[in-house]
Amino acid sequence: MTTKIILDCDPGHDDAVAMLLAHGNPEIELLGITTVGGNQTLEKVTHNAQVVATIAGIDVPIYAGVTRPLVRPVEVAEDIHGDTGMEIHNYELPEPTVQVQDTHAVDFIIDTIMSHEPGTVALVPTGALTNIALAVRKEPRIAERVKEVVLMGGGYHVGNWTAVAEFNIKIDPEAAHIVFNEKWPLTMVGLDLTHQALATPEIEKKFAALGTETGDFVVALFDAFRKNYQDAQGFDDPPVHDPCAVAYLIDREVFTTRKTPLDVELYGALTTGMTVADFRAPAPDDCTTQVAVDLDFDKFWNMVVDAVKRIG
Ligand SMILES: [Ca+2]
Repeated sequence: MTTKIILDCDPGHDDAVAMLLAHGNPEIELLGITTVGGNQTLEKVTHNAQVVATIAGIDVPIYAGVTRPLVRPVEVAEDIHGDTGMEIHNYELPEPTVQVQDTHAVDFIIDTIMSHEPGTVALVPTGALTNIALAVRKEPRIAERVKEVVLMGGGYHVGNWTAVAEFNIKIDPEAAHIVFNEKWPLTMVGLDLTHQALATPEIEKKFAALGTETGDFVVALFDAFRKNYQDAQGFDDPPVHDPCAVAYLIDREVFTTRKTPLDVELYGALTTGMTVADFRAPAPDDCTTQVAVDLDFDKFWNMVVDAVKRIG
């Protein structure tokens, strides 16, 4: 039994790795890739999705989504992802041979969930939640029809774009508020978890040892990502956030979880975009949200290496 997913992303170095994991792991059936403005403009991240699909031979349709947040002005993560959104050195990116579909990402998400059996399609957002929020507003029935939402974003103890807010949530908190308050099963794979998914030099060597085109691409991604993370946020090694969400759809034991009510702060002078987890008491029975807690580092990276190896 494979798990059907839609990857909603903004490539992005770590989104690229999420695409590779979803494509290369045989237990995932990637139905489509949708893009949303975030790490860079929609135009740039969609182009990057096409480039990654070309490198890895990912033959699933790509749909472009929303260009800007629901309410707020566009904000991009140039210091982390560069001017192109997937800055890379020592690797020549190909011209994309994969086209973008005419259908809008939001309509693809709705049509796909509504045309499959209930409880069979999972949504995996690894960017701002703008497409997902608009999809569930346009067709509210997707909330009960989707299998689950496993998203990369937020954090219950730390932020990265502000002291307490993570980038994907901070740039479109209104969209995140909509998504976090729907009654679908939602797993927040936040910074508490993804800061454990570091691409150390030892991990990078495993990809280099594959001796494949995609392996070399991952090494180049990590090199550029490491430099930007060192310069912008003082990390020794870059945290590779987005594939953590995909990994949970492959193996529930890749990280531990804790059930907890979650909400998104919209009005704070210092805390806008903060994801607020309420750990004061055991979560109520009707709570449908949980957070990712502890990563099984070896299990996670073995999964990604295996997927990249299989792609060749
Ligand atoms: Ca992302």
